[in-house]
Formats: sequence, structure tokens, C-alpha cells
Amino acid sequence: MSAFPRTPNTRPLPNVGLPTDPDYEQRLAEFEARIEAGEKIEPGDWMPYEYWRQLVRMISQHAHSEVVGMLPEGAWITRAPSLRRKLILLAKVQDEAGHGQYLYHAVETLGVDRGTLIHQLLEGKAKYSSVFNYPTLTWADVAMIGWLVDGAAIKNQTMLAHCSYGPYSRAMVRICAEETFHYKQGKEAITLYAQGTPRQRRWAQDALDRWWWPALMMFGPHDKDSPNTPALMRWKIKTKSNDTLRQEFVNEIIPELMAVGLEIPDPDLRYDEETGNWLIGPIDWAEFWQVIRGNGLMNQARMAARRQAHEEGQWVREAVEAYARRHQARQAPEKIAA
Ligand code: BYC
Repeated sequence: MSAFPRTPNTRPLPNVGLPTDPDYEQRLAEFEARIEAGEKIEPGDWMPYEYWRQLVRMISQHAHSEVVGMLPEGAWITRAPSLRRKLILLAKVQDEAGHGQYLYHAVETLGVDRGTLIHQLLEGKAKYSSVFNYPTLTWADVAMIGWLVDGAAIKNQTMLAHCSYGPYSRAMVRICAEETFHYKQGKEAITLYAQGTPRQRRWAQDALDRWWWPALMMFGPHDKDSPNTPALMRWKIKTKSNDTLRQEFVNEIIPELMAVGLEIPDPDLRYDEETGNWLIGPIDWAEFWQVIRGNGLMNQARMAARRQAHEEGQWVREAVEAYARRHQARQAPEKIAA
């Protein structure tokens, strides 16, 4: 028996169409015309099965990433170098939990409840962002995550704020606002360290050396190796491809990192005058796929921490359910009287 029993899915089934349905082609044409006109698709609207499947896959992976993403930074809350930094970090980690909440809710609008998704994560069957399977070895890593990882996330999520599914796009607007604060605090901290004592400068450079490539991998494989991009772009879930976003991010962040005196850890890096692009060297995709398959430095520790948190939170879930039952029972007589 599973250590994490799956609760039955209680959500209403979504209104999805299959290619074998008699009216599929006509409904698909109407659906695509709405997207083309810039309309949002809302919960309960008809949608092709593949659109629904892609949304559930992507938004749930995103939700898991937010929650697992609390762990590398959370490990430093007790070791923050000042009260100010501790308050900032506490607020940031708390924000990430909130992002997970919005996103699990967004998936629930598609008829899959949170219990089912968390079950998939804890059973090791769900993906989450590769970047969170790397260790945070020094305090400068926490700052570098803010600048690089949140910076990469903002780039990706600003695009997703324009996506065709209403609940996901609206969640992104709020999340991006909060991520901007995360990015700024990380940039401020690294800027100070990069101009600080020789030891602080070494920490900042070392953090960049270790987080640079994992941050670039966050954008996913090259477009030619990205099986989901065609369907996602056809229905405007993504409006820019993995490579386009990665290039935009590189072009923006490299001058900023260089401006504070940091060296980009890429011997092949060069500026292309003709296109105005910074051209990076090859990404180690073998490492990327190893991490995604569960063989990164911290995959096992991350999942062990999530499972422990889930088990230790059982009493909270039971208390919330007991409260809801009591609340409902109290409400019922009032409703009858009304
Ligand atoms: N890590 O066809 P592709 C944050 C998988 S958290 C793991 O290109 P797609 C933060 C991909 O899922 C924000 N897996 O996929 C939190 C697919 O596998 P399946 C995280 C990856 O969907 C706390 C396969 O590889 N952001 O900011 O077109 C503290 C082929 O890929 C990754 C999001 O989640 C990866 N990096 O594009 C601090 C953004 N890349 O599912 C900060 C939402 C690819 O077919 N997601 N895979 O088995 C997306 O925008 C897109 O899903 C991706 C991938 C760009 C990530």
C-alpha cells in the first residue's frame, strides 16, 4: 500500500472534447478563434483534451516547483546574517508557499484536486523544476537564487501572464509582482557582496559559478528537443519558446552581472555585434536529464523533506477538516431558519 494514500478526486469533470467526438472539428475551430481574438479560456468552457492535459501537466509542475523551491532557501532561515536578511528570507519563502497555493487552485479549476497532485509528487511521479535539486552551500547562494533563479522565473512567468487560460494567467500577474521583490533583494545582496571584502567577493563569484548553468537550464531543452512546445504555442499557453526566453534572459542579465564585477563562468561566451545577442557555450544537457530523472545532487533530500513535511502536517489537515465539518453543522440550522 502507498505510504501516501490518494484521496478521491472530488472536482467536477472538465468540459473537454476528443477528436473522435462528432462536433470536435467545429468546436475546435470556435475555440481557436477565441484564442486568436485574445479571449481567455475560463473554467467550464469547452477545450480540447490536449489543451486540458497540457495545462494540468504544466501548472502542476509549476506548483510543485514553488513548494519544493522553498527548501534550498528555507535551510538558511536560521542562519541568516542579520535580522533584516532573516525577515526578507522569511517573507520570500512564505511567498513561494503562496505561489504554490494559487497554482494548485488553478489546477483545481481543471478538475484535478490538490490531494491527487500532491500524491503524484510524493510518489516521485511528478516533475518540478530541475534548479531546486542543487545545494545551497553558502549564504551567497540564497542571494544568487534571488537574482538568477527568480530573474529567470520572472522572464518565463511574464510571458505566462499572457497565456490563454484565465486562472493561470491571473495567478502569474500576482506571482510576478512578488517575484520582482525576490529578484531585487537578491540583486541588492549580491551587489553588496561583489563590492565587499575579498571573502564576500569570492562567495558571490562562487555562487554565480554554481548557479549560472542550472538557472539557464530552467528554461527547458532547446526548442528542437522540446516535445510540448508546438501544442503549447498553438494554443497560446506559451507565447515564446524555451530558446527565445533563455536568450532574452541572457541578454539582460549578463551586462548586469558584469557591471558588479562578476565573471560569467562560460569560456565560450561572446557578444554578437550583428544580432546584439550574447552567445553562450553549450549547455550540459546530460546533466539536465540526469537531474530530471531524479539523480541530481539533492533530489532525494528534497523529496525526503517534502514527505516528512507532509507526514508532520497530517494533524493540521485533520484539524482543518474537523473545523470545516463543525462550521458546516453550525451553518445548517441557520440556513433552514432563513
Ligand atoms: N525542470 O517539452 P519541454 C520559482 C521537462 S519556481 C524540470 O520543453 P515545456 C521559484 C518538461 O516538463 C518557477 N523539468 O516542456 C520557486 C517535459 O517533461 P514532461 C518554476 C523540465 O513544458 C521558489 C520535458 O522536460 N517555473 O520561480 O514545453 C524559489 C520536455 O520539456 C524542465 C515554472 O515551472 C526543468 N527546468 O517547457 C525561487 C514555469 N524543463 O512533462 C523561485 C512553468 C523541461 O513532458 N513551466 N522539463 O514529462 C514552463 O514554463 C515550462 O513547463 C518549461 C518547460 C519552460 C519549464
